[in-house]
Amino acid sequence: MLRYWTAGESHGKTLLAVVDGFPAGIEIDTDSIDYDLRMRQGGYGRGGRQKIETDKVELLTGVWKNVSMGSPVTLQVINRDYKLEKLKELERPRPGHGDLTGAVKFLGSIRNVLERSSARETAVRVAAGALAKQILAEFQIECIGFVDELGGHQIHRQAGDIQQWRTLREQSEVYSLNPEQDPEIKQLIDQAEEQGDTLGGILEVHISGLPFGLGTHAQWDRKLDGRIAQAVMAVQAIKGVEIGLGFEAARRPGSQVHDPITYDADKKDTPSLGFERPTNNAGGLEAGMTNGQSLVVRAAKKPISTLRQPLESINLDTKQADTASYERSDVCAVSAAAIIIENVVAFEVAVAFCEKFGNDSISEMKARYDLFQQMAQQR
Ligand code: EPS
Repeated sequence: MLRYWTAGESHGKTLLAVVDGFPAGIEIDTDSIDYDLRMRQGGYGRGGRQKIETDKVELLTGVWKNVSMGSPVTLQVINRDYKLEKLKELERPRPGHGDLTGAVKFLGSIRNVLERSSARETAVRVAAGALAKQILAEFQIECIGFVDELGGHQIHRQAGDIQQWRTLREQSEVYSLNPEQDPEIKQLIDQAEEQGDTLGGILEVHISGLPFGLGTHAQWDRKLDGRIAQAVMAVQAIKGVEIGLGFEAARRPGSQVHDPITYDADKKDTPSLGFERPTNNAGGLEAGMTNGQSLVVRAAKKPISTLRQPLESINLDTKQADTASYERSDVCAVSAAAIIIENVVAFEVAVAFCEKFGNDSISEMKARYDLFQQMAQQR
């Protein structure tokens, strides 16, 4: 099974991800991992930390002569801002962060909890996802995450395919698909900064080129929609997830929700096998399985809980009323979240892909993929 864990603290020596079950025989492209790491650091509204860090991946294990060996791959991103030993304890928990809950649960330090609950950890989740995308790339599966809404303002995306959307995202300082709307969105972020406040937003991920049948209907914990929801909800500050129409599906009659099925023999060699759907309200998943259409996942990110104009809190030692602690932070990390969500979703898709086609070696996976496509065309 393809899986990963991470380790490391926000201001500790390093961050690590161990990716287990990565197939042998894939030539690793570290530049594309570094690209995603750089993107995660960017976006308008980021704080001082990103001026200190230049996140780059180092592959510590599992790779020989730049090719995966089939053994666990350890990815490292070193923290330049390593200062944990010098940092002080916090006494005034920040509402919305893990400070109060963690200090009570572990009967101890707020610092212990915040160092691990910080979204800094997402650097190595992005690295793990970017590695997993290299499996998907072998099968022409493409992924993009972008900002669809920020601080309550809808961004009107420009039409295009994933390649064109990548170019638009590159041009947008907020990682949206409409760079022309950047000035108004940047102004919102500037206003929040002036007021000592923070902003959240909505991210959307599209993955194209997926074959039929990733995931399964047969058991609750193996349904791909459920797994994706878990991975997305487990990203710091994410409060909601939707697949396809999501919550909007609950407001419409069935005739305006479900995607009609047509057949086009000219497209039988494509991932859709010729089964065309004029709409994709299901977001590429039916009964927990991919249906040959693009996967569409949306996530809601709350505003960062570290506020320069702090909310009411208490001093945990004295229990006296006070304001929450403030540590250097970001005004808006919604753009970074677009990259993070893209990568955590891509990882789950790669897990399901490895379940269907095996994960010993890329050559066996390709043979099994081709065989399945041939057999499925006969169905
Ligand atoms: C982050 C690094 C952190 C924060 C942010 C994300 O750096 P520092 O705490 O040293 O300023 O900027 O962390 C949080 C949003 C959080 O809630 O802890 C990063 O690299 O993404």
